[in-house]
Formats: sequence, structure tokens, C-alpha cells
Amino acid sequence: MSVADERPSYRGGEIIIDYLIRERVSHLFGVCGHGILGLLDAAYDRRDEINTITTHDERVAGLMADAYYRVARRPAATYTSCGPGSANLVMAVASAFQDSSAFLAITGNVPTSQFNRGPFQETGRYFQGDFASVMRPYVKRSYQAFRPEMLPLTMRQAFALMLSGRPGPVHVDVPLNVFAEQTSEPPPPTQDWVRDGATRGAGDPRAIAAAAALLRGAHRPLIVAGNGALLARCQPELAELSALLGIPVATSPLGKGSVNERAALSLGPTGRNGSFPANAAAREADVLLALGTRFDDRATSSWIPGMTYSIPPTRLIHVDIDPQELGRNYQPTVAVLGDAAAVLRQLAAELAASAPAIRKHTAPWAAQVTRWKEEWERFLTPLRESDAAPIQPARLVAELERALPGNAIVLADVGLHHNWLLQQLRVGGAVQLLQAWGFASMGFGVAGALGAKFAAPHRPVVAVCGDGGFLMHANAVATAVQYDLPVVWIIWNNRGYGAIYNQQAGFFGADRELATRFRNMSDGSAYTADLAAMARAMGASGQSVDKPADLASEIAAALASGRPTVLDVPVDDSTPAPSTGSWDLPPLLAPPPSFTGSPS
Ligand SMILES: Cc1ncc(C[n+]2csc(CCOP(=O)(O)OP(=O)(O)O)c2C)c(N)n1
Ligand SMILES: [Mg+2]
Repeated sequence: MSVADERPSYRGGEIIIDYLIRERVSHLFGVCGHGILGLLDAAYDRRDEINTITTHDERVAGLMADAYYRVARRPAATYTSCGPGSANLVMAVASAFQDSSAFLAITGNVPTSQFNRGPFQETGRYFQGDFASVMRPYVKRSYQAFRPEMLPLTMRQAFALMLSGRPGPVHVDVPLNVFAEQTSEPPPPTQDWVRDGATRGAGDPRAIAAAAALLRGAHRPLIVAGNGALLARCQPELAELSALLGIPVATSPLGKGSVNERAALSLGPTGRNGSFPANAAAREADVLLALGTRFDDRATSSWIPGMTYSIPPTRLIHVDIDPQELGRNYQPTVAVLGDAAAVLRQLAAELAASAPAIRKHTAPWAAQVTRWKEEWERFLTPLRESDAAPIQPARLVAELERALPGNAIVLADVGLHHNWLLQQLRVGGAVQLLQAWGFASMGFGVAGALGAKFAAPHRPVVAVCGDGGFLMHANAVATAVQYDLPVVWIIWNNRGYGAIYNQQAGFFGADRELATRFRNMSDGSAYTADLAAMARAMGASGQSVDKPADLASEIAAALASGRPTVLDVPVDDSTPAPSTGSWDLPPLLAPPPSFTGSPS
């Protein structure tokens, strides 16, 4: 007998499941199929250590995994079968990728012995078992393990890459036979060095000194914090530097929540549906300290000079952990490659001695920014207090804010309702807002709510969803019932794909509506499914809330009920969302902001 024969041997599926458990992955989300049965069988043996959750749609599983990471800050894994099952997952993988959220997507494939024969569900007309090509644009990397002895290396590389630097989803494709075949290759070691922060370094000292010099000389400095700030968990450092130097803080739309929006110098998000003070301060700033933001079109009013930003003449200090993002859209005066929290600590140390002088000469700017904030609040207050029925969008947001417990997780789905939440929901303290920004996948809120609840079972979870996105992913309610997940969905029911209807009307004319409103085609009347009844049919609670004054108490009651609950809320669809920036889609020209404040 050879030495190799005496070593313990493991099935491919066992190696994967054992490794996930050792990396502290607590959940597998997915849908079965013959191609993934070998993995499920290995998960069966370890079912006390890792929870295998079955959903009714692979997109739902993927969006759950995305939201799970944003809350737990540990990745989950998904399991899907070859062909349509994994093809269905792609949208969720892409969504996580664009927002730097992480999960491990494990896809089954056809047996290697059937490669190139065009077997059942093979993506193989141009290359054998080629699902990796489908995933490639949407993952940090796609791995394929053709033999079980490839799995230990694959798994540890996949895990390290997924979590290093800027996080993102990673794909591991495994042919059916590889789950079942054995290898005596030793199991892989866990990647603790990544968790310990080895890939989240501080900035180069020369760049930090140059950034500090710019800030020292600034009269109208502004910090803009992006998703990179959320990922770096630098809320304390951010608040500290802002207070130390008297610098106001805006966020990118996806960075919302990186600073308490109730703090005095906090301005809210930039962009078309951002706040007025954020856009006004961003375009007037002389030095901008940008933390982990990529200046995408929707965050910057499509880069139109002077609309959200004026870079140049504004001088930009661009901090990012991903070198690809530095200088992508605006030329930085100083670029700093590094983790936002570490860089903020470096800047605070460098600038501590000059802080009183900086605060003094930025005081007039801080006063101006405060006047912009007050003007914006004066504009919003009557909207928030409207008693009109059906409920006005701003009133819905205000009632939600009133009902939210301090540690709630709020998810926005994608559409008009997202724009209103982004602009008007004040996220502060421990309240967390999750949103799909870069890919803007409808269903993120509907399904993500389940992932958030798995990640934080003791925190209240509320998703605000459009009627369109909800109907598209309503099967998530059944999964919540099955697993006893008491999440609350508020359906912002405007009987149509509101966000797109508005664009259609704005760009092409209100009399040219086609395929953006829900109608009974027989008489043209508005259509909605009875979404509350649908929820009840799946075993959840469901009810319609028509009166604005009832909304906060109904949300609170739903949260207290401990049951998955759908609140269907008819919302006025004729009030346009105020815009304080713009978004153009060439050759269609950007509409001007509807709120510009009074001349200063
Ligand atoms: C999966 C997916 N399909 C299509 C779109 C394009 N899209 C963006 S918003 C929107 C309308 C959403 O309608 P609804 O969920 O009712 O929200 P509303 O805008 O009415 O608030 C559509 C179709 C998308 N972002 N995601
Ligand atoms: Mg709608």
C-alpha cells in the first residue's frame, strides 16, 4: 500500500462544506437541481453546523446572500444547479458585484464525462461546461474544479479573493461527478489573514501629507463618503474628523448611512434624488475629500460640470482601496490608495495640531451649509405633514421614519420609492439602509429582507418595495413563512413601473405611455393584484393601509406581531419626486433640478 492510500480521503462535496463551516459560513441559500445534489448530500451530514435554506427562485437566494453580507459582514454561499438554475442566479451575482457585496456562488455543472456531447443543461456549444463565461463579467473571479483534488486550492483562493480589498462575489463551478468523487488532498487552511485586515492597508505617508496640506488651506472643504466608507466601518472616524475640523459630510447615494444624517454637519446624499444641501455644498466646495466613492453617473448628475460637482476647480483628494476607481471619473489632485478608516485616522493625526485654525477659517462655510440645510428642511416639512389621500410619498417616508426602531434594517427595492427614500429618509444611529445601487436589481428589497433577517434575527427588518418589484419576487413571502422570518414589506403601490413611467413621460411625452403602467387592457383601468391577499394565501399576514395617520401604528404593529407581514399602501402617483441634481441619458437631455433653493 502506498503512503497516499493511507491518507484519509474526502468527497468533493465534503471538502466544500467542511471548508465553509471552518470559514464560519452559516448559511447556504439556493434552489436544488440534479447538478447540485452532491453538495446537498455533504451539507446533510453537517446540517447542525450550516443551515441549508431553499428558496423558490435562485434570484431570491442570491439577493438574500447579498443582503446577508451587508448586515453580517460575513459571506453566505449560494447553491444552484446547472443550466437554468444557475442562469437565474446571474442577476443577483451582478447586483452584489456592482455594490461590492460578497458571496460565494457555487454552481453545479454536468458531469465531466459528458462534456462536449451537448448533454442536458450543458452550457457547452462553444466550450465545454462553459458556465464560467456567463459569470465572468459579474464576479471577481470564476473558478472551475474539474477534479476533487483541485478543490482545496480553489476554495482557499476563492475565499481570500472574495474578501480581500474591495469585496465581491466569487464563483466556483463544480461538475456533478466532482462533488461525489474522492481525493486524499488535505483540506485547505482558513484565510484568517484576510479577516485580520492584511488587504486593507493605510495610505502612503506622502499622499497623506499632501492631502492634509490641501485640507489645511481649504476654505470650503467637504467630505463625501461612499460605500467604501460603509465597508471600512469608519463611521466613528468620519464623525471624529468632521467634528475636529468642522467639515460638513455628504454621502454618495450608496454611502448613505456612513454618517448619522441627524448630525449637525451631515448633509445627505448627492445626485438627482439627493438632498439640496449635499449637491449645493458639493458644487461649491474648494477641496473635496472623497472616501470610497466611484463618482458614478447617478451620484454626480452625470458629471455635468457645476451640477453636483465642479471638479476642477474643486480640488479632489480621492481615497479608495481599489486602484481602478482612483481617478476613473475625475482627475484627483491627491490620490490615496487605502482603507477609508485607516486614512481618516492618519489625517486626524496629521491635522490635530492645526484643527483650531482650520475650524476658524471654515466657520463661514459651515454657517452657509447650515443655511442650505434649513432651507431644505423648510421645503420638506409641509410635504412630510400632508394629510392627502392616497398617501403622499413624503408622508409615507415620514411615517416610516417615525415607526422605525433604533436598530432597524430598512431595505429599499428599486424604483420611484427608492428615490424618495434615498432623499428623505433620515438614516441615523444604528438604523441601516440597504439598497441595490449599481445594478439596481428589482427584488433586492423584497428578497434581501430575508437575508438581512437571517443575518440579524433580533433586529427589526422592513423592506419598502414597489408593486412591480414585489409582484416579480413575491415568492420570497412563502420562504419567509416557511422559515418563520418576521419581516415587514411595505408595498408602495402606484399601479405601475412608476420610475420608468416618469422617465417615459418626461422624455417622450405624458400622452405616449406604453407598457409602464399596469392596466386592465379591456377598459384601460388601473390594475393591481390584491397583494395583501397574496401574502395571506402564502401564510403571511397581509393588509391594506389607506389612511396616512394609520401607517406608523400599522408598521409598529406588524413589527410587534412577529409574523411576516405585507402592508399594501396605495400611494399617490402624481407628485413628482423633487430633484436637486439631474441624470442625463444621452442624447436625451438632463432635466434641470426642480429645487434649487434661493440665491445665496
Ligand atoms: C429586474 C429589473 N428589471 C427592470 C428594471 C428597470 N426598472 C427600474 S425601476 C422599474 C420600475 C419599478 O416599478 P415598481 O417596483 O412598481 O416601483 P416604482 O417605480 O413604481 O416605485 C423598472 C422596470 C430593473 N431595475 N430591474
Ligand atoms: Mg410601482
